Amino acid sequence: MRLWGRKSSINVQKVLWCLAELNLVEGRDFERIDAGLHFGKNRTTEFLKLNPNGLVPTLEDDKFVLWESNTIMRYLTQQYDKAQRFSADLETRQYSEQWLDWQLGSMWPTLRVAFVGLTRTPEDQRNYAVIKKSYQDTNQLLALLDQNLATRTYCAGSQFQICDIAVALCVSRWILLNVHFPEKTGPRLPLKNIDAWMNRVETETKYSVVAEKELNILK
Ligand SMILES: N[C@@H](CCC(=O)N[C@@H](CS)C(=O)NCC(=O)O)C(=O)O
Repeated sequence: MRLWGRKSSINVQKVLWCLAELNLVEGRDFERIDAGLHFGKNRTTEFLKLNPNGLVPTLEDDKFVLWESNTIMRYLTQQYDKAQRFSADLETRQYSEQWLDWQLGSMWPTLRVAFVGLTRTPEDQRNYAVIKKSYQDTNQLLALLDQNLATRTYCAGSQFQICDIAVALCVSRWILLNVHFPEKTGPRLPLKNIDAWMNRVETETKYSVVAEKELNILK
């Protein structure tokens, strides 16, 4: 397998974390090519044939080519889950689908405005009102996730699923943005169920392969 994408991308990190949960190792089971941002390569003719969006991650598995990070995780867990790390009953699997869609359709589009504004936009071009609104709207969305986690160990139930990967990577950015730019984000809502779940994710999964304590956006 060949994975195209820089390690600092949230969507590439989803795939790297998922591969780690499946005990697939870079250099042995797959190769990774740095692409995107200052690495470039994602607008070449060769790459656009693989992914016409010109985005990372993009996965090649022999002749099979796939893009969209959540879909790549779904594929990997269907194809390579020898230890049945992610096997679960129908309800759990469908709840996982629900939170994956929520991450992609609701949560990340809301937080992405603050993330891109504060980490990828030159200071003199930042719209701080829009950034604060994005962050505060994310607080409200995460209050809803916090409620869900009041009665569940993981997002979809008692088992860790790929939705936890997608959502935890957004939550880690929500925390980091407030640590680095507290005046620009405004307050971060204290959500104790999310804190406990993040702590569980950090200690009980392979989160460390992509854990970011700093906003190193140019890695
Ligand atoms: N919905 C897509 C979004 C992919 C995406 O937006 N990738 C970003 C990185 S997170 C990208 O390739 N940006 C261009 C670049 O890095 O040069 C997915 O989940 O895979």
